[in-house]
Amino acid sequence: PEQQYLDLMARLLNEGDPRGDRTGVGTRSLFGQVLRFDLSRGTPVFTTKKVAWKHAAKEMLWFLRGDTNIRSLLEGSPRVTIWSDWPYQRYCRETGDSIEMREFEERILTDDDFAQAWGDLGPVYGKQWRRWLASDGREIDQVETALDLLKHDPNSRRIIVEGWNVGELDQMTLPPCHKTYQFWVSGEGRLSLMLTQRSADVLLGVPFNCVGASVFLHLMAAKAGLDVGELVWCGADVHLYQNHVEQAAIQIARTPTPWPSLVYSGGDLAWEAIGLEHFELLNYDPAPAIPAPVAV
Ligand code: THF
Repeated sequence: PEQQYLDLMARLLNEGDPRGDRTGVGTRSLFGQVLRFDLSRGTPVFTTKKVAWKHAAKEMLWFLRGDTNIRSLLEGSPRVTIWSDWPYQRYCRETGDSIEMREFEERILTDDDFAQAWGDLGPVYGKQWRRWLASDGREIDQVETALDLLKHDPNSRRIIVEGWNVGELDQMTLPPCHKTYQFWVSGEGRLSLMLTQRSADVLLGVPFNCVGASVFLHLMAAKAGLDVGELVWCGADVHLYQNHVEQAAIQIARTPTPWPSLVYSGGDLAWEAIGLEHFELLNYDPAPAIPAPVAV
């Protein structure tokens, strides 16, 4: 099943539409792509390069807690720095200060006022998922609403967690890439999830997003008393950055090994209480990591 991903990367290399993009790096892009993974047969943590799955899982738990400040990503182990570039750039731009990234992250960790002022990404995923502000002033908890539907109305076609809050996009450091999560329960009680991304960085982002979605699916299944089914990944603008071409060629030449298995042991713990200690990834035997620069 990982071959689908490698084939997608190969298609981008061979047929991708060369185009400019917001970051200035340039991409090769295809519009509208689908990958399907049966989570009952293993978890899509890609094996053709080592994926920092704990980083991706920690990021998903951060979304699910409703957190939007990078401080708690930097706290504890592992230190997750994948969101640091955006607040760091804003800080440098708005203050004219020219501190190193490391020092910026240290100040976020140690200085409460600094973290509050500069560590927040605005109303991004966590805020929209747990506290979407309705026009009548209500705060809507989309995750709990989805869970409630899974338990009490599993046939519903409205079990959706949406990040694309049109009225607040301009306050977000970055508008959501993985914007829609829709759940579906089969007659046999298997929980499936379709993730729709408006924009997908195939080399760096997609492996993370597949781990994150798998974590979300496992948690919702555990809390609703369902078995895990399929993860259907849909990308709109699916792209390979021009400075990822060599890395993609290396990865495509590798042969996948069997999927590992994600095991969640936290049961019905509150979202805030779930940590990495409640997850294990069994039989993960990846090829070496492939370092690549992230476009900001
Ligand atoms: N911007 C871009 N250009 N690509 C993205 O994938 C992306 N995201 C998030 C927001 N903006 C994006 C950030 N997610 C890595 C992984 C995920 C990211 C950002 C960066 C990354 O650098 N991964 C490395 C190192 C991992 C680590 O050490 O933590 C890797 O090799 O996987 C997609 O939602």
